[in-house]
Amino acid sequence: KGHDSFVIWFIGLSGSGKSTLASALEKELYQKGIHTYILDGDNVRSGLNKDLDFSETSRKENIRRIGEVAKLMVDAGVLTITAFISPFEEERQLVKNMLGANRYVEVYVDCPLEECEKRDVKGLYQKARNGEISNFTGISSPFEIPKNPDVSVPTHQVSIEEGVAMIMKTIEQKLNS
Ligand code: GGZ
Repeated sequence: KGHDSFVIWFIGLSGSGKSTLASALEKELYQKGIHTYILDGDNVRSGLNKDLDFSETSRKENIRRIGEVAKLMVDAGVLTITAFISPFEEERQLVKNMLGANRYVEVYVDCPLEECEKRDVKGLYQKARNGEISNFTGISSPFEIPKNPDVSVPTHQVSIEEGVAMIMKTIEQKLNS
């Protein structure tokens, strides 16, 4: 008995913990014998989407294409995890409609901008503040808070393990159906 495949779509600011959570979730699912694939900036923006920058138009096209790729992967039976900022509600809805609501699980990695900026793992917020990077999400480019995510993980308040557990609980039924 296997589950029908679906997408776990992470949303959140740079530095909110999307990739960390996605990797930890992947590991947990692997231990349960479930094969997954993570789409992220490293494997998509460097290849398929290397023609796209961080303008609003490009971000929208970025998310649209990732949605199409995720759809192909889900059709092929792969439980797909995506980790992109996905700042716009309209494109998130577009992807949800593209996949069908039952094949789209929305995870909001909810970390306050102040905390992401404090972490500043890659020094990008500082560069954005200095004007060395333009159109930076949260600083000089908008981020629309998800209206109705399937689960929100407050990464400034819960551990990675707790966050993974919250997501596992959310997808439990889908994995067993
Ligand atoms: C936001 C940027 C920018 C700008 C480069 N704004 O923390 P990171 O480094 O590793 O993740 C961020 C990533 C965001 O790309 P996405 O494809 O996820 O964005 S979107 O969904 O909006 O299309 C950050 C880096 O790229 N980065 N410039 N101006 N993040």
